[in-house]
Amino acid sequence: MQLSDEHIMIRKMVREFAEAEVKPVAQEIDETCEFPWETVKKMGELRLMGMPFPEELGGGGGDTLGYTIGVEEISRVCASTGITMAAHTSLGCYPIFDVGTEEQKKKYLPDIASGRKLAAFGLTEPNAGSDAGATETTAVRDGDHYVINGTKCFITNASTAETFVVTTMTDKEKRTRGISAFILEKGMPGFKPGKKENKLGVRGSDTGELIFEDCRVPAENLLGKEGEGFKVFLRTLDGGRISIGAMALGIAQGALDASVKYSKERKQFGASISSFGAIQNMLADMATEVEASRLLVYDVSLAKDRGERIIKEAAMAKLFASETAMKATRMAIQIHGGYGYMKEYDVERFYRDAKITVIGEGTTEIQKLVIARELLR
Ligand code: COS
Repeated sequence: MQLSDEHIMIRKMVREFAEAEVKPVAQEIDETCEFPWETVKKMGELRLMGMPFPEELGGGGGDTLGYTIGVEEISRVCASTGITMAAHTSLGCYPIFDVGTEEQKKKYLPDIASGRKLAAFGLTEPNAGSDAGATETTAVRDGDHYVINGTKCFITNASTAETFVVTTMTDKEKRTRGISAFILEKGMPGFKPGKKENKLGVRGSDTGELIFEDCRVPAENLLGKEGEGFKVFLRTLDGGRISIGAMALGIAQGALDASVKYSKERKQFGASISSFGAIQNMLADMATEVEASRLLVYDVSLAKDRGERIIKEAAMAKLFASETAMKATRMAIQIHGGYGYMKEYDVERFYRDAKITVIGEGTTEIQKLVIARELLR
């Protein structure tokens, strides 16, 4: 795909930043599970934490494709940082930009779209994962407030974010049409982060619970209309799936780059292993699938900015890119042999990081369900 000069510049700028500032700490934050505050602060200063939002609201003033390239380039060296950026932008900031009132946008977006504060999205619950409509967290109207009770889990940026979009059930009888979204702020009485998770991959990212115990939220913090929270979050997830596709694409590209380099350096049987057909086969498969993923992810990014219906296309891009990341990282370890199994080599981390992309923001199975429903509707 021919990129515009602007998008080529974005890639160059983010790649240089990623190589200089993100890559050097990637292994360390994976090992220590320490949140990369310094990196995230610098990303805010470079306007990388709100790339697709207007400048007057604190954002980078770019489009979805530019943002997609940004997530791809960061994830190419560190998926923990990539998922932090993606969850903050697509899930935390986007719904406020999408359906927030003018007051809500002015109150919250300048701080989060500029990266001065982090944002998060509270959807998943212990009993509401793929069946996201089965939310058990309740919000009950009490005068000019709502009282929220419940627990969210597996939330990216749970303990580092200061602004949250959270889904609740305001009318259980109506099931998905009884779901409403709210904007929450860190420190509201009755609202606190819970247990921080210890994970297989993206270990430098912050994943944890959100706990609500009689949390009183002003009614003006209702995001969108009461009962329309389900549609708000499904639309949010359409965009989120593009960014997980971009993250997966970045991981796969990182695995391919590492494999090309290593295969040229590594000598066995008196020759570089890149001269062997078995290795070339794997490299060719990886490169082809990475490129196909890129086309799907970029194409749906452009379609989103044209305002098209992207439910099927976002699911396809996420499905294909995430499965590609799984395959490409598996092959990368195979090409690296015993060394690839060791923590000194990035591909060991890439392999573990890839796994979340076939689960988060809808499993592979849910993406297929969404695609089939769109085909058959
Ligand atoms: N955008 C806007 N509206 C949508 C939509 C979308 N992408 N997809 C569906 N809707 C609408 C439907 O048109 C329907 O509207 P009506 O009530 O007016 O008829 C409504 O939303 C309910 O849709 P549906 O009946 O399809 O809901 P289901 O409960 O059957 O399931 C799935 C929907 C499975 C697609 C949804 O629960 C899902 O995406 N699950 C995965 C959740 C997920 O990704 N979790 C990970 C979170 S990580 S942040």
